[in-house]
Amino acid sequence: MPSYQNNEPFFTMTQTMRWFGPNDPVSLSDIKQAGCTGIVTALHHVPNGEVWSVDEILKRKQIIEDAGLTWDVVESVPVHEAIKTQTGDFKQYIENYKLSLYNLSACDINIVTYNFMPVLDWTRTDLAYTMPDGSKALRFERAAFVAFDVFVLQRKDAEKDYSWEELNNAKNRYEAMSEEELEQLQKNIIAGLPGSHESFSGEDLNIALSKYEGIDTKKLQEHLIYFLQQVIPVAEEVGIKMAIHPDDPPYSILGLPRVVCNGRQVQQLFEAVPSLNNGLCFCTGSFGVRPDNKLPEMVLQFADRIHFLHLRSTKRNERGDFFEDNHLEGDVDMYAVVKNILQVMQQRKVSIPMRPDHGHQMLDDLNKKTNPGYSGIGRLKGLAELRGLEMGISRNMFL
Ligand code: CS2
Ligand code: MN
Repeated sequence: MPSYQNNEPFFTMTQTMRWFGPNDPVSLSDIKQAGCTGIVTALHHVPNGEVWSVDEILKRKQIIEDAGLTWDVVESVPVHEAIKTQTGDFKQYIENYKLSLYNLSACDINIVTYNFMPVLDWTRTDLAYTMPDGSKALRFERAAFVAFDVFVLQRKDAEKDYSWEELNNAKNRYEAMSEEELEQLQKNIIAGLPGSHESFSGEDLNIALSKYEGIDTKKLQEHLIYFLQQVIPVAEEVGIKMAIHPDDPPYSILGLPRVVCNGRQVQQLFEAVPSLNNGLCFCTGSFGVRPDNKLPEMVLQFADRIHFLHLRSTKRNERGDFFEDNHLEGDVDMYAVVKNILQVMQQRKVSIPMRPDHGHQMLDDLNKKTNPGYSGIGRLKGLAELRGLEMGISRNMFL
């Protein structure tokens, strides 16, 4: 570790990558060669809602340590839908969640990421959008999304959520799409997260959405705060830092309420449950889709509570489309973000784990089957750029 003025240690971000487990086409050795010391993973084979046993956690940890890496962050211990809707066995699921935290802590794993997005995790319309340089990116196209919602899914009252102009664009977009394109669009939107077993058919999706009838933003926020009130005391007791991931995209979709979209909503969660174990996974790609999220300022605002970093950038346009840009390009001012993170780490005297969140599919990976957003080479490129940026800022401003 380099030293800071007066020989004090200087803190840099801990480099990590997400690994989906033994079936991930990107190997632990690849991740190590990319320059990482840490792994971010989850027990994707444990059904959502069940307790993670010490045995299963230790098994995974051993595999990681045998490769000369450490398991730094859990992403994610998923929050069961019943907890979000407060229906059925939700109290039991919360108890299970607490047990998983106890068990993780017993295995010395201390940072846990999760999200509170109803029904779907991140949502895109295109998983292979060709960039001008020939690499492929994830993209959200508003007209295609509205077309799916209104004409394919035919969600009840969907058209009330859109302007006349948006509906018109969506209709034209819908009419120009072939059967195969529509099928692909549906797959892209509801495919679910790589590594998880959850994915939906159109019908299932309508059923899942209907469970949120009567749950508005305020109610969902109450449910999240209830969950935090239950879980954070346990996290505090066993020394686990919880890090909530923002909604992606950071606004309501498919008529669903969203409660982790901007600084104000995040602040409300911290005011409701002030423990510093109630923290944030600061995902610049998710928050950055909204122009009103001022990312460098948010780093300072939530300085004490950022327990994990996802660094990536998106580029938006006035129609509400966005694509995932190169890590140092797009709308995110990555220079200012990393500079403020460096400042926060020196104040707190900690290294915060960071992973390049997504990367372009490029070079040899274009011929491989990869998890959307999680190919090896694109993330390696993102990580390399971010490390260089961090070192440049450090040497220039701090050392
Ligand atoms: C991740 C999220 O792949 C991604 O973009 O950042 O899906 C994240 O894993 C979850 O929302 C965290 O629970
Ligand atoms: Mn993220």
